[in-house]
Amino acid sequence: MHQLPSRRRFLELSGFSSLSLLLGGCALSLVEGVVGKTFEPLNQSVETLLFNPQKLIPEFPESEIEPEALIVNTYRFTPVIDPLTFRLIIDGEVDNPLSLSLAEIQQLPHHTMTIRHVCVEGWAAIVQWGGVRMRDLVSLAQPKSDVRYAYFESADGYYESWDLASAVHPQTLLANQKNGEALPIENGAPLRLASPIKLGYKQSKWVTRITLVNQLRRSQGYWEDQGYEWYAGL
Ligand SMILES: Nc1nc2c(c(=O)[nH]1)N[C@H]1C(S)=C(S)[C@@H](COP(=O)(O)O)O[C@H]1N2
Ligand SMILES: [Mo]
Repeated sequence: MHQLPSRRRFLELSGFSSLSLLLGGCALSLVEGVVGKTFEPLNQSVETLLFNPQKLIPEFPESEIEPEALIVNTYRFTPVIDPLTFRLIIDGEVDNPLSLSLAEIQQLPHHTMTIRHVCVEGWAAIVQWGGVRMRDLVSLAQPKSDVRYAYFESADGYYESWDLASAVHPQTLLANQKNGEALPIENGAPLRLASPIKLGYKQSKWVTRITLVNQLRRSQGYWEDQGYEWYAGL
């Protein structure tokens, strides 16, 4: 329970007055080991998704990390972000909209996973990512029960939308580390999505804003709007 003071501090810093049950790391980790039921990505309520974690994807041993294999794939430009003034906005259909500094985000439990990154352009790489779980961030924002999708905006103008089930999968991280080191700028620092259940183009780098919504907009993603598949599951 040594994390409790820092969590409280996180709440003070963020100005939260109420705290969802999910915030208590104990409740969360109790259910995390349980393999979820049938995967029904689009029909499950927020509550069901957050309390019944989905099936975990097997990970790779650290010895299989391929440090040279992850190709930097940036279509526009590499944005300059000042980590001291950076804020992650979480808004939309939520009871508790958030504007979080990196220091506040680092108060959340840190997770690492070694997974395969797959780009549709024909390459893949085993990478270890470290960061906070999207499900913890979503829980903090207290989504309304009709939320079904998450939109991600990036500092380079890239944008993406995910089904909520995939966004709150326990292995979907907002990563600030790659292969045990601080995330390099070209790979999306300070925060990028990383998940073993989606293709590379879903995994937004330089995420600045997460908006939880109940309907997909006409605009679904940088590549999707040019004809790529939206779900893009692995
Ligand atoms: N903001 C942003 N995110 C992005 C991209 C991008 O150009 N801009 N490229 C995507 C693609 S196609 C892939 S394969 C991965 C590549 O991540 P990497 O550059 O860290 O290898 O980032 C994804 N996320
Ligand atoms: Mo990609």
